[in-house]
Amino acid sequence: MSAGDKERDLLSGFQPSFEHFSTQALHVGQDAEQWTSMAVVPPISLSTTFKQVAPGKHTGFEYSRSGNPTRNCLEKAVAALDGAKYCMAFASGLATTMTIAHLLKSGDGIICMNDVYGGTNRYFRRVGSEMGLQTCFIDCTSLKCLREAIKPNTKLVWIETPTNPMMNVTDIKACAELVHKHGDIIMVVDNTFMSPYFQRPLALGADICMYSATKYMNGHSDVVMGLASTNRDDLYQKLKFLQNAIGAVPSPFDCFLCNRGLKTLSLRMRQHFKNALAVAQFLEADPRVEKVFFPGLPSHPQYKLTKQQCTGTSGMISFLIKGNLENAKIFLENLKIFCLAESLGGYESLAEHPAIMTHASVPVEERMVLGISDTLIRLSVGLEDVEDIIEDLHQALKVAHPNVVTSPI
Ligand code: P1T
Repeated sequence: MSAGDKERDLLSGFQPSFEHFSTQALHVGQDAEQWTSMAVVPPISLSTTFKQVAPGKHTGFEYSRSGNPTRNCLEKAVAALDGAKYCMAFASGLATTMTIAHLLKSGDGIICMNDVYGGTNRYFRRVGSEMGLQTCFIDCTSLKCLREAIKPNTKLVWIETPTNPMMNVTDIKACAELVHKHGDIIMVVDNTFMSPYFQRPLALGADICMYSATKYMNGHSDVVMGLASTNRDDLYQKLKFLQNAIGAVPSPFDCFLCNRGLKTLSLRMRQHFKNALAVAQFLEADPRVEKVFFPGLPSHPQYKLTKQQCTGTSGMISFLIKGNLENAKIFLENLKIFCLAESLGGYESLAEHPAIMTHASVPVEERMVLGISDTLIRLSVGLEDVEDIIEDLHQALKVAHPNVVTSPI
């Protein structure tokens, strides 16, 4: 099989894309009739306050923290993409996590996937604990572990799939079924790595789907924002109250940018996936690489599950470079197209060292258990020409391992 055939074969093994995705991303919540000017592109509504015709009589907007017209357009579009009744936007991914945590009270228990973004781990361990929330971190890819971790005080299960940075995939449907057998436990899925283009957690049984919209949803590395979608009326009422009462809301300009980013989400995600698949295949065949973690490759332990619950995977790849910390550093410092930086999901390729950068706040013993070692490198494969991306990786690997002979790419 030629390289092209192999790639096509791997791409086609996934569920078909969700119907009407691009049309919804372009049109839901965007109708010109909502503006007196009939603007086709939603304006940036900067006014912090809105005129009332009589005390308490208004057009749906009173004060920009409780509701803003530009934010409203974004929230409606994301709700449609998530197959949700409701969506709310927040000032960051972590502001979303914090607001969701306020659904709980002191003494309540949280089960959190052990391999999550370092800031999520830090939030539950160091901030949630101060509020009296008791979080245990377990491997949610094992239903047995999850079943055993559920206690009478468990009120929230937090899953991130695929995980940041080890790319572990959790069976959302099976977890939701198990969790919901145990009373009113809220199951949240952090869908940041996949976006609704590749994965719809609510349709698989999750109660809340959340995002760091800073990543793929906005897609241009120029907005920090979070989003949470739900189909549950009770959760919407509570979160809507908290969105206003806590006030961690995004600016209208950021909402404008993210709403604009959504217009190309399907195109970007498809290309991120294609490029990442080619990069993952290149890395897997390279003698300077120890191991590749990419759920779109048949070698990934949850490849079959990924094909069942996702319509593709994103541009996120982690891998172990052969050698030690020094080899990892030399590799990262010699990349030319990839930028050495935290974050992910923008149009540009980024590379980082989780142990030193994004996951430095995770205690070292936990990092070791999870596999976040000195030689682990995380890539956010961007939208550059894939030949250039691969050539860049090849040349940086060559500097890190000058004596290893490789075949031409
Ligand atoms: O950065 P912020 O918008 O607050 O989102 C936090 C967050 C939540 N969930 C996931 C899966 C994330 O990856 C992040 C942020 N992650 C990075 C900054 C990073 O480089 O991994």
